[in-house]
Amino acid sequence: MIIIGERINSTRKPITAALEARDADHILNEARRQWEAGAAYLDVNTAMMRSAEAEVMTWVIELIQDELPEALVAIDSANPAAVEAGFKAHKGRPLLNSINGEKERMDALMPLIREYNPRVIGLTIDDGGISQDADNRYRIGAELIELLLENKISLDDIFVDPLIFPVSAELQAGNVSLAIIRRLQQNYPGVHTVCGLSNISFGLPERKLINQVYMILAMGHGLDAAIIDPLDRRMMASIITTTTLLGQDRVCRNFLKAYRGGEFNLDPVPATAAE
Ligand code: THG
Repeated sequence: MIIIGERINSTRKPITAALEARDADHILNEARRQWEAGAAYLDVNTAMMRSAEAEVMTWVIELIQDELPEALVAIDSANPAAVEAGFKAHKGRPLLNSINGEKERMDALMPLIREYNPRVIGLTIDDGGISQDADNRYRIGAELIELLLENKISLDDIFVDPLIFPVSAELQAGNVSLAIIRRLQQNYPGVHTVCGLSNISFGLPERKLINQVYMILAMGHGLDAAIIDPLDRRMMASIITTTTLLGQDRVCRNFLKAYRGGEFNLDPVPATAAE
């Protein structure tokens, strides 16, 4: 499982404050803990910085890679100037989070993708908006894959995000995304699928439980990357265990290593735990 650490996100209040103050210690602490917990990429979302987005993106990427030279960043921005600034600052290959099927966004980002050769997340949304229909979202994902392949991006560098909606609002939301993941894996073996899971549990109690169980289901359908909080030890334990049960952990090596490392020594959940 390719873990993308979600914590450096300007929609979180402590992060907004740290980014505004250019608080290097705070950002580095978030980066280091996620990296040590096993994140392959650190997502950096600077949306709330508005006109300073490009400058802040550059600052964060240089800060992280000076301290953690092996770490890679998922550049999470809808702003082409911030994306380009991120590509310029980044050493090694970043993950662009994200493109989608909207023509205007594609026209702005494809030249940058060709120039900087990042790995790319494609969201299953286009100029028709967000669809609740599995066939529609699958089709958008398939078209994005075809377009990226035509532009010499290899399948192993493409991550399709089926998008996740609250099951509390739409009964079939969970099933729709699972179906998209399975169909993408069947028709484009080797492509990656990725999602940020937390929308699934919106509007319900016990959100962490719901997110964890949905993660297991999604992995069962072929999900192989996720934007999550790697400091959530229960989520990480369940990902390790699921990977082993799906036959992706030769001689159960990683499971046993995690066991010996104490990664399954989880605090008991209080009976009345809220949220
Ligand atoms: N797909 C893609 N990119 C994405 C998303 C996606 N980027 C943003 C988002 N969704 C994933 N990242 C986050 C980051 C923070 C939170 C949720 C998703 C978040 N944090 C809360 C907080 O800090 O207050 C709650 C944290 C908690 O309860 O643990 O909500 O879907 N491609």
